[in-house]
Amino acid sequence: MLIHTAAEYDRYLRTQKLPTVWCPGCGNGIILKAFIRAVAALNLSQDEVVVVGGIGCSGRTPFFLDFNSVHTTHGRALAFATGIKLVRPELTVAVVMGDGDSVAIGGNHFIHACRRNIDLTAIIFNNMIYGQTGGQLAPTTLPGRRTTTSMWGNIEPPFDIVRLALGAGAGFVARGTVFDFEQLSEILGQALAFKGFAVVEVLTTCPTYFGRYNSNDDPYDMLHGLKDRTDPNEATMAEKLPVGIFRNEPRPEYTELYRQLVEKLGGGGQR
Ligand SMILES: Cc1ncc(C[n+]2csc(CCOP(=O)(O)OP(=O)(O)O)c2C)c(N)n1
Ligand code: SF4
Repeated sequence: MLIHTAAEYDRYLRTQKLPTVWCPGCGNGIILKAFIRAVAALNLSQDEVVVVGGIGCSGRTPFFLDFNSVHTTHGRALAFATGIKLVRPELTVAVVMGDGDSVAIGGNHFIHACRRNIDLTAIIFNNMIYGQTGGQLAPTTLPGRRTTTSMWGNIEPPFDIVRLALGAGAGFVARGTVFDFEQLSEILGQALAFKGFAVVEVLTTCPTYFGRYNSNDDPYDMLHGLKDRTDPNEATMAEKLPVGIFRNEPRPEYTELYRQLVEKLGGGGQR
């Protein structure tokens, strides 16, 4: 069901936890809303969905969602989610992580989850900075950008999360932005429905740290900055960052293969 009204969204929220802890103008709320819209469009019940969060501003997302939710440790959300999926494969498991959480401290978990093809949806809130801890450099910070730990401009090249996920073998790989809510919720819906490891990089905004350090802390301008940086047309890849779905290719899923192996071995997995 496509939802529109505040009351329809409230059904999926722990309204007693609102307002969120996020700063005014932060992009995280847009991702939260797009996620709810995607779940509702798929007609998934709240009991069928698990949302696993790491640590960071992004990691707070499960607090506000009235689903099965787990707040885990920095960089290890995918490991917790893998355990949940193995025990309860019938559940839809989404993992929300910051860019630091997923491809810095959790980078190894990330590439191996892509390789194994476990049926999880990894939603990466890429604000190009460590938000919660005060705006340190992340592996996604663009060259020249200022952060608490690169006050004279970043000299490191950034990871391209989409290319990283494609290279590591994820079956579904996409990028959206908080500028385009409709496209983002559509992508999230396809990712949640995908049987296998789905990666959605979401370019989002942190006016408080990234914006202030880089002379642009106006949330409206930052949103439009995302629009200017990205392009839905892959042909322009060299000039702008493309957004959309880059791969949607199902292949054998890990928990199913694991179950088949257990059955082959007589149910208990013992020889
Ligand atoms: C093992 C470990 N190392 C470091 C930290 C401190 N820490 C908490 S959140 C965070 C960075 C968060 O940045 P990111 O993952 O990009 O998420 P954001 O806050 O930007 O959403 C760090 C370094 C921690 N909690 N645990
Ligand atoms: S510090 Fe940045 S990422 Fe964290 S809530 Fe504030 S604006 Fe959002």
